[in-house]
Amino acid sequence: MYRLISKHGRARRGEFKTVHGTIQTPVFMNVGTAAAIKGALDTFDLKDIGCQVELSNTYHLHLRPGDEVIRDMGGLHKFMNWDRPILTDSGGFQVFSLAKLRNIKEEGVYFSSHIDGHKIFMGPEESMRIQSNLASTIAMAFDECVENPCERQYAQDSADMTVRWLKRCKDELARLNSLDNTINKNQMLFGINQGSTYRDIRIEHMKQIVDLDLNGYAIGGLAVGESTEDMYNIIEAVEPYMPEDKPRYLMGVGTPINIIEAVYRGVDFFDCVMPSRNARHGTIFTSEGILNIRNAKYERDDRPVDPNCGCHTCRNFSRAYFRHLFKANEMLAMRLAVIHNLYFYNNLMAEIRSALDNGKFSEYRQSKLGVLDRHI
Ligand code: PRF
Ligand code: ZN
Repeated sequence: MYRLISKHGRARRGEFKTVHGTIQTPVFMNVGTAAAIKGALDTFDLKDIGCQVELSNTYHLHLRPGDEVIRDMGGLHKFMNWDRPILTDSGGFQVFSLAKLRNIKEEGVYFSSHIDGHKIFMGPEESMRIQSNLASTIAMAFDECVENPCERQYAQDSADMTVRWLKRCKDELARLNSLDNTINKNQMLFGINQGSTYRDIRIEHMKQIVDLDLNGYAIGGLAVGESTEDMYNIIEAVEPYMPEDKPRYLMGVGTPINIIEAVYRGVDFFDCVMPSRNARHGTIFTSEGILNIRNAKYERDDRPVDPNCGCHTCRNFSRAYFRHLFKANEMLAMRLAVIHNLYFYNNLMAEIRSALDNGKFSEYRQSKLGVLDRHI
């Protein structure tokens, strides 16, 4: 369960106890959508980069290899050989962003697989059954994530349905956790706040989901088309309604600066594909700003990509070599880049935690604004 260690303005330093170990927060969760980190990293690499929590997706694992296969192999932890916490996203977001021909009804969503087009139905109960088979540490509620901008009436109706879905998720997970053959009977459930960019809808929705007394609360439906300012405004609007003794998770966000700004506004958990996706295109996050390793100016540069970084890539290889690997399309280029970017994100969170521990978060934030997001 969540323990608040200290508070600095709205920023929180805490820890979250789970059956798979204690998570120090604020934390970044590393995305392994289909039980693999893209860029050919395995779970041993994840430990090396300081990853505390791995995140996988209900939708992907249900399609391939099938959640029943993973259940029969003893659950996701055993399947991928990872003994720390795992959070599974519910499929809500992925169905809306990836699946074709979807049809949203009160009972759930009808859609076609993005792999072979076959027809699938997923509703709150299906999502919970899949996540129970995966036996993740934390299951996410099945929600509808609308794109911004979104018409007010649609946002309202969708937020209302997401509350009804959440109640069904809670009931179904309670039932699953009580069954004899369930792998993780302590599986936790986080609810997800929606309501597009309408502050009043968001706040009302947050109050309703907090009433359901879940293990944690996420803010969903952000970083989906609205401005950064709107995103920060919504976080500020709903944060006062989130319980102090439960973790808060901002889904799918964002840049290093977005994360610092959300911590400043009271968020504890993050995940994003940005570090691994950008890495695969040669875009590297460093303590000095963002660089593209393919740039000609690195052809004979024998410094590490980030001289202030302690990752495997920076400890062992030069920019010149790293650039060559990218230009030659070597698989190793991706791997070294993903290792660095994920290390950078996990290390950023460690720096944030120690700044909070030392009462220096405000100075830390000021020192990073305008630095981490500049292109060098
Ligand atoms: N809902 C779910 N997963 C998500 C989101 C959401 O709104 C987002 C939005 N940024 C990312 N991942 N279930
Ligand atoms: Zn590095």
